[in-house]
Amino acid sequence: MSAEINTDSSRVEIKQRVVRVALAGNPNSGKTSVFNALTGLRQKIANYPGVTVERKSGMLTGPDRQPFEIIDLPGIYSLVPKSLDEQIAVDILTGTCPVEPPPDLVVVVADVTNLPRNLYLCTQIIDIGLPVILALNMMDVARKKNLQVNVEGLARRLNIPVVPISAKQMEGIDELKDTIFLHGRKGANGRNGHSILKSVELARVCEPLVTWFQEHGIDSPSGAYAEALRVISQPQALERWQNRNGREELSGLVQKARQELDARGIPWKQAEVRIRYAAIDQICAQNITQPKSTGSELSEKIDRILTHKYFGPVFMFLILATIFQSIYTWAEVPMTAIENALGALGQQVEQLLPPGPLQDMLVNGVIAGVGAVLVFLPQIVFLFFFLAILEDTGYLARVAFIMDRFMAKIGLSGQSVIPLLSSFACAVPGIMATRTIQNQRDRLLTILVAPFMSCSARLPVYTLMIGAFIPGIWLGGIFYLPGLVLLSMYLLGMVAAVVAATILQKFVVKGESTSYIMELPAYRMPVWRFIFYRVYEAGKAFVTNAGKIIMAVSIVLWFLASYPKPDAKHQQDMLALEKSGQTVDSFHEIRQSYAGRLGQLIEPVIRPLGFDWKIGIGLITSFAAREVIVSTLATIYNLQDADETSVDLRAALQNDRYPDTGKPVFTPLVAISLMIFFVLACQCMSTLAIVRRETNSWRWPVFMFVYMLIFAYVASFTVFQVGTALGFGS
Ligand SMILES: Nc1nc2c(ncn2[C@@H]2O[C@H](COP(=O)(O)OP(=O)(O)OP(=O)(O)O)[C@@H](O)[C@H]2O)c(=O)[nH]1
Ligand SMILES: [Mg+2]
Repeated sequence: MSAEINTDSSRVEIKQRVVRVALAGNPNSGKTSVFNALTGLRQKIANYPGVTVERKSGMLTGPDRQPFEIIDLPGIYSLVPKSLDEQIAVDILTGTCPVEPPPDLVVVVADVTNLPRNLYLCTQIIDIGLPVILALNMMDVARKKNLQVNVEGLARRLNIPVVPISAKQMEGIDELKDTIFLHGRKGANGRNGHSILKSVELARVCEPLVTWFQEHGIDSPSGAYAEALRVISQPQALERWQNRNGREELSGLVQKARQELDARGIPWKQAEVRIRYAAIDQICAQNITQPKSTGSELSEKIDRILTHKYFGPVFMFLILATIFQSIYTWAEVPMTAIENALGALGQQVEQLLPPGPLQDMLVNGVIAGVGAVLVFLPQIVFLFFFLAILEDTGYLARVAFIMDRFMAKIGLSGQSVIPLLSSFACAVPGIMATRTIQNQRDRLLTILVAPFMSCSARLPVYTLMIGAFIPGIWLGGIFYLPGLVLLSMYLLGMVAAVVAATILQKFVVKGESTSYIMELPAYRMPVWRFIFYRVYEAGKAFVTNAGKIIMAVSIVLWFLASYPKPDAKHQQDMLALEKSGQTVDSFHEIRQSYAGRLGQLIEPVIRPLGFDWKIGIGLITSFAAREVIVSTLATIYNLQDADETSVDLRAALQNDRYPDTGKPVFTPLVAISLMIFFVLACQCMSTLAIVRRETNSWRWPVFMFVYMLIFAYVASFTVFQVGTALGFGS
């Protein structure tokens, strides 16, 4: 079965069939950790339910170079999906996915410390007739808790291979691989697994239905049992049989079964849960020895403080404040080092190449532009480092818990919190994470406000402005003012999301939100290996992005800001001005370039926000990606001051004056107005593209772009105008 011989060519070649192995299991049971251990890939792992929201696959080579495709799926509690991510997993497992047949083998990754709930899903998958291997994950935790599992007993009872593993400690991974190789190659003959249903007294209720299904095309007794339970418990499942022959008879049998359950005091909707758990509890009692509970667990003790009604939010604020402060202070030394290295590189290039357009482009376009953004690498690294720790310890789930009640108040579901918090890294994965939200209205609303969360691309913009215009004062010896201003930009984004959500649900996305009970994972020590990968990947993406998008934009911008060169008349006019003792605009060359003209074209519109034409150019280029405004300003100021190798961008911003009035172009108020604009505007192609994909229409990305732009304009306008009126304008 597993090999087919291809005799087309002169050489007889054995083409190996790919064996498809799906990893299924409850959310947060460690599927992706196992996936990474098997395939050597590095998909995202974190300590909260709903991390994986789409199907991911990787290859594993078995004996005789047999290829195995390992498929990581979003977590599910049962085969009845409640949200889009669960739908994806269930469709693939049950063979209802239009583009993909069911897998050849399912590895159910179960959290051994929570076995009954994990077995519920496992037995459901056994019952649909797929070959199953049970991987008991988190054995390291079980050992610490003194939890004993009779692996053989479990394997015998369920009639499937059971492999104890720890994806964290990389234990049992080789055994798991061997088991996969052995069972995966059997294909359809590999069916294993006993249905546990028959063993339960209550399951007799199903028997007439089982017989009916066996007569109507479901051969396997376990499949028939499972379907019987489904049609009893779920009206939708019954509907699927509506067009078949004998459906009246079926409806009659279902009615009778439901009545019988009623008579025993069991609501029929709970039939499946009751019957399965009756069997599972028995299995667990026979095969697991749980130590007597030693009072409350450590996680619970910690949670009593960290999720406390009043202390919880206080801790949350302190933790966030510490993080932003650290991002600010720790990054300083490496940032200066990168800055110096880039300065030296610029000098080298300048000495090596003869003066001319090429030298100019490399020094003032590429090195200045890309360098201005690269300098922020250390901050990005620290941001992701802290985010990864918050996620992997399980604290992020607590933040979601603390916020839950508040979210309900503003008409959003607690399920929106994690996608919103993920958007601090980047709105794209944040918007993807909304797939876990069950209610479609809540999901759309979350998508529409997610880009208000300050993503890592805004960090360079904030830091540049704060670094140049907010004094480095320690308040009361504890809080560092630049760190606080940075934190307040993040807070502003959150407030904006709340305000927008409130307005949008009044006028645009109407309907009720669904309440939701959050599952709190146990606290865990972060797995440093994973944290390192996360940070490394984020850093790499940032540098690659600088290397591609920012380099491209910098080159184009260098050209647009350098040409056309001023004509003879322009030069003479300037000379004449200078001779007559008047001040000459040092940007006069760039002013009349293509980019300069464009900037001046939009200047009247942005002047009320405090922005001049140079910032205007930056606003336009930053629609490619937000951090591009930094490289744009760097290129413009470098071109203006071409005699100096790499100008210090901060100093250049501080010293820039309007040629007519002599007033500074940038003041702290302008810096704040600009930051606010960046908090609120949706200047990001990738975000708009992902919204298009996730909502399946152009309507929402267009709407989002427009309303956020209006929001940003109004806010910056108000701040700048009110600030100026109050005398903060200079
Ligand atoms: N102690 C311990 N922790 C583990 C083990 N395997 C995974 N984890 C941790 O469990 C958490 C969840 O791991 P993931 O691999 O993201 O779980 P998942 O099943 O893919 O979760 P979803 O994608 O949300 O369904 C992470 O914090 C992991 O570090 C293990 O064997 N032992
Ligand atoms: Mg996962």
